[in-house]
Amino acid sequence: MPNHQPNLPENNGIDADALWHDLLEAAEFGATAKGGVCRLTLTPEDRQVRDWFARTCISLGATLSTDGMGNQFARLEGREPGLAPIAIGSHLDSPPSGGKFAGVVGAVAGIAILRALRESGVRTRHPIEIVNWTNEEGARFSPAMLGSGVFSGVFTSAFALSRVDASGTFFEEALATIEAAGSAACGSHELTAYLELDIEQGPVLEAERCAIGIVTGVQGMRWYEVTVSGRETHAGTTPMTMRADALQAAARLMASVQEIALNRAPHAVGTVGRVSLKPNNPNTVPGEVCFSVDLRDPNDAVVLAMENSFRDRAAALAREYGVNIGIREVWDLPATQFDQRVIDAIAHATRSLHLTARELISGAGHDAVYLARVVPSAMVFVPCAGGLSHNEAESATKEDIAAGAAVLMQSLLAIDVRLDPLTA
Ligand code: HGY
Repeated sequence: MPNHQPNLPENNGIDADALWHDLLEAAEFGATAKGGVCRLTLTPEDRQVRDWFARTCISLGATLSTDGMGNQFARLEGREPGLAPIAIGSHLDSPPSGGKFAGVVGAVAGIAILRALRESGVRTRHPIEIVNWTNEEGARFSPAMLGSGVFSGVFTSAFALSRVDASGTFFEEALATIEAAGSAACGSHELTAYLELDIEQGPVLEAERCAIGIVTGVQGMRWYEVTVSGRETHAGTTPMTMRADALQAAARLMASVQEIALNRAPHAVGTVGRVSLKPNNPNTVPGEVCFSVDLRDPNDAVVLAMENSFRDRAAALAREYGVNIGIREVWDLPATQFDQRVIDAIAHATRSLHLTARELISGAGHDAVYLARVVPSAMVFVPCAGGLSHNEAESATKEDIAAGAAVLMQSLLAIDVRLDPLTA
């Protein structure tokens, strides 16, 4: 085990055992046989965890409100109700075969802070809101981060509600099915600052034996949906020279994603994560292949350069195979720099808690990226075993998550006093 075990002060206010119990309780909703979760947004499993989140926060003295996107806000009033809340957010939806930590650690850390404030009798100046954002993962409805995106004005409600999943279900229908939509207009209230805790979902903190990641920003990323259209013909009677084989062209184009990213090493990454083909029949030459592409790099110019290389490769393969290749950009998230004042509050908190820490940029997208467009925001990371995430074996330790929650709480308390030298 890495020797960054946090030497937290005796009572940093965070009850690690209660936090861990909350995490294991949440993991029961959509639990998979291999110890992960399948909790796609706005499914019955998501409804179960949402109800659990509401019950738990209310039991700790918070009032729960929900907006038109299903974003949940657990609010603890402050001494000065006229102040805009300080928000601590995350998400509870997962990929189809996800782990029980990503996103959830942020939610249970927020709950742990509610518990610590309640038990310590500390009443902050600002109201505090613990937020569960809808559809962070984008696994069911693309693009990702729809709930925080509408809240931050990146997407309109109409755009989000009109998103359709693979089964043809509209986002709006799915919201109604689990009765997740609330009456509050999404994005209708101000915030003073936004903090988010998650596991790093990567290998750096564990490799460097750091207890805390001070997240200064998030890399740029773009998602595409690619459709390769050829011609369905008989596998036995069609000469090789007379085919327009969509799968053969798609296979080479998919392989180019790896080549393009490797050519932009060490930071660029490229992934084909979802594939479907028609008619998917052993004795028919495939007529159509659809697949996803995810390109990322801390430098937006590199993401664009990778896209251009991909488009050039697609044009060449379309000519070579006699197929048509359509590339539709479905998500463009430019690289994000978080607010230095919030970063400084987190850095100061790690020092006051005597925790090993280092700054880093997030490889994964988070709701904080959209919140950062409308309110001072930054993130805290804790290590995860082997850097593994979006995998049922994803794991992190109680001690590390409690340390992250303690940093979140200390940062919140500092911001509560003042975020900006100019503010009272
Ligand atoms: O795709 C991401 O980076 C995040 O897990 N939604």
